[in-house]
Amino acid sequence: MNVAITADVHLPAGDNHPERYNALVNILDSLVKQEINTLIIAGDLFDKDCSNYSRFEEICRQYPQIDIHIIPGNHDPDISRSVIVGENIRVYNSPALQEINGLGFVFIPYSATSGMGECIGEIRPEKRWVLVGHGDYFGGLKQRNPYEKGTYMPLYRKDIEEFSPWRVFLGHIHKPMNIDNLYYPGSPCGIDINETGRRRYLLFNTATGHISTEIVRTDVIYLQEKFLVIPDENEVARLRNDAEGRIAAWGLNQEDRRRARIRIKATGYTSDREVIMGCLKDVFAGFSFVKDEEPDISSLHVAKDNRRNAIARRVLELIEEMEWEFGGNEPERGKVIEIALSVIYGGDS
Ligand SMILES: [Mn+2]
Repeated sequence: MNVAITADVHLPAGDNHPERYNALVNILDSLVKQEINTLIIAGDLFDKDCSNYSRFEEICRQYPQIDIHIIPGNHDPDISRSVIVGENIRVYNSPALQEINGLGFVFIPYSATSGMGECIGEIRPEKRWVLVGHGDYFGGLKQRNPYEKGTYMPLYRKDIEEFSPWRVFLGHIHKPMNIDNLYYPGSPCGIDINETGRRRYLLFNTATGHISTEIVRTDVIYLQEKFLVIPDENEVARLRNDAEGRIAAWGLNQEDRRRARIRIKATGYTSDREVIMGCLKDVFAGFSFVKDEEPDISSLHVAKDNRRNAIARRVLELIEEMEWEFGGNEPERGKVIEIALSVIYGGDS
């Protein structure tokens, strides 16, 4: 039997961001169609400033067949059964073991003063169990929540080794991620332009342990692309080709295209900034830019010195041949190229 999992909806108090409410409704509608009766929300259901829960309660009343299990996150640590009221709503304010479909779920509400391991230790489930929490996982994971520096209710690899949950579902990191048996469903609706691509929620089969991904139909799909322009006679053709490739890689249908909000940036060096701007405007003409902005060429420099261009071309060939592990412990190839060009052209060439 499947249960659904989401997190980090960040519902606001006011009328701004209706798309976040709509994403939640879209998930609930999709659960009704699939006859799934459990939705788990792993923290940050509400934004920091939200203290009006009636709109959420109203939504829940329309789906009486779906049990909604909620833990507080760092943005909504004070939510509780006494502030959010509904027959089908359950809020966990202290670590609790709850059976769903005969499987033990350990719900750990966010705490600013303890790690997840300490809270699991209070419960020490004996049978097979699943962890639901909100915070940072430290187990070779580089990704942090970019908005929130510092550590939030850490879960360590050693906690997982000590308590061996069958599966782990965490909120807090908005980017969807899977690491072994640990899953961040990610925010079901991009909070801003930095949360790009189609969004998802998870389905978890409590009998088999199988986890699958369901797409959330969001009102907006944010997309962001950065292009490095390298000066030579083919720069425009290459940029156009690159840009068309990125659009193809988005894999959007006609309807998705209407919902897309994009941000486009060009960096590097060119002989003609106006032509580059024209090319980007042309290739992305069918899309809406976020906040009605234009392609950003503020970091695109002019390079008219043919000797430097020749040096740059040779350096790029050498970088191409380098046997480096780009990414990983070394910078990405694009970053290496960007720095090499800035050395050749100087800061204000
Ligand atoms: Mn959070």
